[in-house]
Amino acid sequence: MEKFDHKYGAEQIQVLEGLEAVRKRPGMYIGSVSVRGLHHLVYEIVDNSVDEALAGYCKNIHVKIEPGNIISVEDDGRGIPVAIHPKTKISAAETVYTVLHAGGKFGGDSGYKVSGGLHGVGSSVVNALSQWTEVTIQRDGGIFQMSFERGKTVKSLTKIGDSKKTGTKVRFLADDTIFETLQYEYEVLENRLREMAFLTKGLRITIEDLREETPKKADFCYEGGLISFAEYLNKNKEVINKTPIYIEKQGEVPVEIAIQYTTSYSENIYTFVNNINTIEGGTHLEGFKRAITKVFNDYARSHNILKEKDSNLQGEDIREGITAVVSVKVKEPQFEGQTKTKLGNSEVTGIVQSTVNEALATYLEENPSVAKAILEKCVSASRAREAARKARELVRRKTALESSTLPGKLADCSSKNSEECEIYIVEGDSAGGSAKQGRDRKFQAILPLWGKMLNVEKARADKIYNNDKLQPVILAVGAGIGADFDISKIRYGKVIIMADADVDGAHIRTLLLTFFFRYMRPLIENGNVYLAQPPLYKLSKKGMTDIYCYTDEELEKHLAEIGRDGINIQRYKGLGEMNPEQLWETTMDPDRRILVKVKLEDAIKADQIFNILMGDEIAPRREFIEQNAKYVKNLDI
Ligand code: 28F
Repeated sequence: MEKFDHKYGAEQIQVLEGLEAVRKRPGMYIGSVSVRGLHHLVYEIVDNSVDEALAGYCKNIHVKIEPGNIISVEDDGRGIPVAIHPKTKISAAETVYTVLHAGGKFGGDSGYKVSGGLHGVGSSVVNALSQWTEVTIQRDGGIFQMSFERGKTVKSLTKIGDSKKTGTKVRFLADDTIFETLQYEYEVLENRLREMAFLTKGLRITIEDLREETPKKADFCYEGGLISFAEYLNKNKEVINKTPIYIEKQGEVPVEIAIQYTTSYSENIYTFVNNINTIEGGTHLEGFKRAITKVFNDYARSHNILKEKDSNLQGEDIREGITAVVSVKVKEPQFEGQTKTKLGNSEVTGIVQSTVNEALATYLEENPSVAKAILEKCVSASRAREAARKARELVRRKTALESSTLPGKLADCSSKNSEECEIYIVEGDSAGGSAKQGRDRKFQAILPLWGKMLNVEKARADKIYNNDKLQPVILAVGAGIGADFDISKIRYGKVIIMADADVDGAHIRTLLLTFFFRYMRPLIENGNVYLAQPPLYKLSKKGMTDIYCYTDEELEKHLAEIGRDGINIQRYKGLGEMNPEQLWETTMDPDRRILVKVKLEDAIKADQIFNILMGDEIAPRREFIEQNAKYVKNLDI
């Protein structure tokens, strides 16, 4: 039998092929090589420490972003086993870091691996996609270290000292030949680590950003677990049940749920599978929704809150104002949907449904005042829904009767092909006037909005339909709102919000984004909503064509190039200062304008800022404005 005389044995060749596959198609393993994929590397490593916490051994996880965007993650778990494997002659630890899917993540032992979907590809993927990776393990009385470069072992596991402690520390520098950027976003990592701490009761997770002079730091530990999570989500809202309802059941599919109602009208249900945020929902969410609708209706019937003649409360009535966190752990999760964040396991529906049916019914029997307060809100929600339905019928009839119910203020475009058409929702009549004159009327429609908009946070659907400020927007977009919204009916492929860069503009922008997020969410998900970016400055000089600057940096760059003498710098305070020609060439001409496409994250942030600015709690509002006071001239979302 031919003897392998070169230094790679059969396993090493398989290892190299595995890691090469990862480097060739990283998107297959971490979703993308954008900053989101970069953040996945951190989640991968932290997930391993969280697994160790779920197994009951790790109490602390410290994450650091070091200068140069080097990531360090350290836990005080048992430490990855260092024993040399008799067959492969290399340590378990080195195997975990060099062999694809070697970390027992797939069909692993009894513990629930937090990973699944894009997560859980294992530490070897992080190794393959990093310029270097260094692993330091403390266990069995020693300190052991190994290091790699782009997945290849540079230093095999060797003992470098003694120690009585146990734990694992991983440092890595992502590969800048693979990732678009190595610049981690502190807030994004902080948010995800906070979420992990809420989901893993009692686990302490800290994050430090050491890249700047003044470091940033956060320290999360929640003995209350999901109860703390629900309270955190509602911290700017007035709540109905002070203590969140808590449901927990161990078993084949552990279920953990916290429910806290607020006086607002929005529905916020966050669902997780193995700590992964399943934003597309799935069977666990289905089971939860069915159960709460059944239990609240049964209770309302049996306590005569609903009379014989009353029809059942609908799901949306029960969910108005609800904040809930639903977390399940599934051994073999099947993830579906566009972004692999929808749970497909059909058995989970029944498990969650029966768990909630039983636990919630008991809770309501034992807490009649809470039950009564929540049901009062559900009943009034159903009445408002009825009123909204009637109002909607009215709007539909109006629309049907006077097909030209397009709002009077709308200057429509001549083309009827929604693909190419766009509508500018412009703040203020003067800018509206300039926009009407400056636009290309073939494909650009203008809808001027004026004055204070409706506070959609406080208003219910019936108020939304009848509001004279928002109704023009609803009619112009032409696709209805809320559950009726039908994206195929939109009359414009782009809905562009054009408002000043000042406080009023930010207010209008936040309100419209919140409105679209609440009542026309598919418009955002589908990428139809944009923000127009008017210029901030105009540089003019005798004999020179005007130069427009859209950011302070751009202003400095131009001034550096052309010098300052003889230059007149005009700072635009508002759109109204531009004549139609200037508005066209700077902000509306598709060849020259800058449009920002609104992503869901922006809208969620707007929704959160909106709750602070327009919600009932004074303290958070004051705090928010104080924090943003220095930008208040540019209070933007
Ligand atoms: C900063 C990153 O990766 N922590 C980890 C452990 C602990 C064990 C383990 C990990 C056994 C062989 C599959 C220890 N003792 N932090 C981490 N801590 N992996 S990763 O075992 C790996 C499995 O390969 C561990 C006893 N059992 C498990």
